[in-house]
Amino acid sequence: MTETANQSTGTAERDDVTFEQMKQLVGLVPHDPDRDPFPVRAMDAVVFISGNATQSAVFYQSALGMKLIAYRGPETGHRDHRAYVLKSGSARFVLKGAVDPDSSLADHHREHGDGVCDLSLEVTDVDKCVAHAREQGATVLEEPTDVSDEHGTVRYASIATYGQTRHSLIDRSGYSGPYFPGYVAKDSGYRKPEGAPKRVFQAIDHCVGNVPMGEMDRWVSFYNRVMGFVNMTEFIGDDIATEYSALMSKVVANGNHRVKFPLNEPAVGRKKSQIDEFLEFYGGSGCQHIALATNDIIASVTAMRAAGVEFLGVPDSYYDDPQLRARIGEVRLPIETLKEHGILVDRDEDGYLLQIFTKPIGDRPTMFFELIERHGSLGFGIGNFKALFQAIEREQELRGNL
Ligand code: TYF
Ligand code: FE
Repeated sequence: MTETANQSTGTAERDDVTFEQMKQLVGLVPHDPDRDPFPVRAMDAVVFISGNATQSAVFYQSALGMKLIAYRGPETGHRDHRAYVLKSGSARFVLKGAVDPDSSLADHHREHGDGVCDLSLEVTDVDKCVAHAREQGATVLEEPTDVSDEHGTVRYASIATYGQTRHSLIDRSGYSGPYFPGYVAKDSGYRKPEGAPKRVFQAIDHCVGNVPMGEMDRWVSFYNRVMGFVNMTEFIGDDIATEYSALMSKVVANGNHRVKFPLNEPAVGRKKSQIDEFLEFYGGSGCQHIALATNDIIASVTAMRAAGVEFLGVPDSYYDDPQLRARIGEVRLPIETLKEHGILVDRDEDGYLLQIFTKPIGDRPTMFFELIERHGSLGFGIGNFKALFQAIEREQELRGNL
């Protein structure tokens, strides 16, 4: 019998990714949820507000190979907005777009543009999590509530995090429907092109938040206190910040590291920080990038490029650096192949990782995606920070924001 990823965390079956695959994909560590004040099983969904969710749903199918599984909107009696639910492996995205001009989603979009409004978490005990969060001073946006339909009951609540972003806390153990009570199962006529991979990605690896200067430690401590998250070792401190990155970064994760949230703040550098550009155009703190775990980054990048997605360019000098081979050792692909596709590689004491970043996916220079293929490394590619931040700054300069 194969152990599933979900058994290890006690999660109800919801995907066909095994524990070993999940460990490899996102870097899991052992953890005892019974001793956790705020036990989180996994990301439940990333919820996006889009200026046109109907069209974004097509983009997420064609460009990210996701499958449309559920829907809510005027036809199902929900007149405020349309919501499309898409899946890829264990990852679930929900795209919402205002229908009613007076919808609060329209205001959110006016202020922030396309972006993430909710990093929903699947939890074992909504009430226990909310009680702990409240005791630690968190803002409870929605009290624990049961919502039901013919597929059963979901218990959920919401707490506030940075900016206007929230964490909905969801217990779906009493529910067997397509996403959430009130949603109906829906597929689409979309068909993958010939030769496209079964999935472009299998899981969400990490979700990064950008906050204003001086707020990073406050949010790290929020995740420590309110949600029992632990600090991971990789971070960008003062030294890297002043030299070239113009940002500081720390990473928090839930007990088994399945949910990882890096947090960035701008630092004073030689140039205007890329984090300042985000904060200016997003209108405050928000989710900067979502890293998607893949087991075949070449296939993923090839499929996304074929669908028209643009990635950050990496100069040839990155690959021609005589120290690169010594730094990365043996990896599963020849350097020539990495160079051809513009994939970055980093190694630490645990293993290596391959990664690549899209350009911003909306009209504002805000949110983007990362593809990450892990081979033992539990890091975030610190060895690539210099090349990566130079590539980001080249784009920032082209936009006239540097
Ligand atoms: O998540 C990370 O830490 C890496 C590197 O603005 C990174 O993906 C960090 C900050 C940033 C872009 C990428
Ligand atoms: Fe990342």
